[in-house]
Amino acid sequence: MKLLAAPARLSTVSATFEQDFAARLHWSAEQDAAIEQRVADILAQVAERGDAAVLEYTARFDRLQAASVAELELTQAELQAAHDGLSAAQREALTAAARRVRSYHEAQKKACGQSWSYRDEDGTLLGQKVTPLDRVGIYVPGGKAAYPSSVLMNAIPAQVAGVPEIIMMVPTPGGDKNPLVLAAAYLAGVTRGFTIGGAQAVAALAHGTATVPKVDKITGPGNAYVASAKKRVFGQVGIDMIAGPSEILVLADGSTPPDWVAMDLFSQAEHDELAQAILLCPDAAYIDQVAQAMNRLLPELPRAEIIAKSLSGRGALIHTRSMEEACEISNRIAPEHLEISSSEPHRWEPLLRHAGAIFLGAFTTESLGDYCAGPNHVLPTSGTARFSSPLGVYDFQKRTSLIEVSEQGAQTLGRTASVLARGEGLQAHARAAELRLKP
Ligand code: HSO
Ligand code: ZN
Repeated sequence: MKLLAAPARLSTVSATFEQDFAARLHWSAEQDAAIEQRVADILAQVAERGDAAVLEYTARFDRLQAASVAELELTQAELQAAHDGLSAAQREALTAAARRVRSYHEAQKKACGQSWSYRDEDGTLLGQKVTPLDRVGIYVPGGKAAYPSSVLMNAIPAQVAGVPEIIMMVPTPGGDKNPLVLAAAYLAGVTRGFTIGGAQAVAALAHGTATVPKVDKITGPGNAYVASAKKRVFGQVGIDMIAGPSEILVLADGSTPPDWVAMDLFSQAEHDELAQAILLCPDAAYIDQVAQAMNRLLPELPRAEIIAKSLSGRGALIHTRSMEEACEISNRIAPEHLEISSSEPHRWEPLLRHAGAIFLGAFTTESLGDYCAGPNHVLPTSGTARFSSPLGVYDFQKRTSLIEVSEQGAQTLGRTASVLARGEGLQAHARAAELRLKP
């Protein structure tokens, strides 16, 4: 039987639009109680028994026997050998991507990652100093979604931020190492790497063991075990975000070749059966053309089954009254990736408030952003773009307030603080301020 791309067909003029739309959009990262319990046990065991527990779990879950955790460490020589062993085409592509991702994050650091200060009229100095984290852990999935590009996207901003130690954890079931992942780690400046995965990797990074150093923050995607472990250790260490399945929303005015749009929708649907691909367009005939293109192109793709499941489960082609209405609906969805496939992308961009990344114009397929345009591909999913941002240099920095009160400032501020402190009933606060007042 021929595989069909069968996203839902919706129209904003339909009386049932709101219901249909809500049903398509619905997404819950249900927590599996069994997984939660197992992860809690793993975290407790690693906290208590350190390396010994890590070795046991690695043997059990990844079928990887080692006499010590030190044996699970990837040496710099190994990372470099993986890099040197790539085909020239792969090495050049990975190097080109790393270079662009680095330049982008360097620009980001210049624009919003610098210390700043000013002096007020009393000569009091006020400001913020920005410093990198000391040590971070990046988790790299090793299973069906082993993405070397994600190694670049996590490690490079950390390195650009100035983080001196970047520890990578990558599961290697059966000891099978992915050379592209190791090569990306080499290019991105990973300082130490371990072939440890799952909740035990997160636990080792969060608690530290005799061999694995404790980190300050853990970033990077992972399966349900990793996500649950990251949530549990949050507070003890920082985490980046808990990413859901990938999403793409294409806003089309009908000016892009339909095949391009069809393939862009597929590009994210192929990540995962739970990924979401949505087209919003005011031109019904064009939507038909995209739907036809999808059915024609689908059978050519090795991941056709995943794509078909993603589209029939969560995909939608939505006919809107206008481009303006399409923009409003896009804002309601707050997609991870938003393509403005239009001949006038700059006309619509100001109307779009919530998205992880916006790709402007027909040539800007999301795929280029996923690999090598420069901006980070770790983006807020599941509507969290309403309140969060792409992974960036700022995630690997922290800010410290600086205050240097001048003698004159102590007079002005001292009077204000004294009154407020007495209002709060805090005498020592009041007197600390008053002692500095000139008689
Ligand atoms: N689209 C994914 C990133 C990725 N795509 C990696 C290909 N490889 C989430 O933004
Ligand atoms: Zn992708």
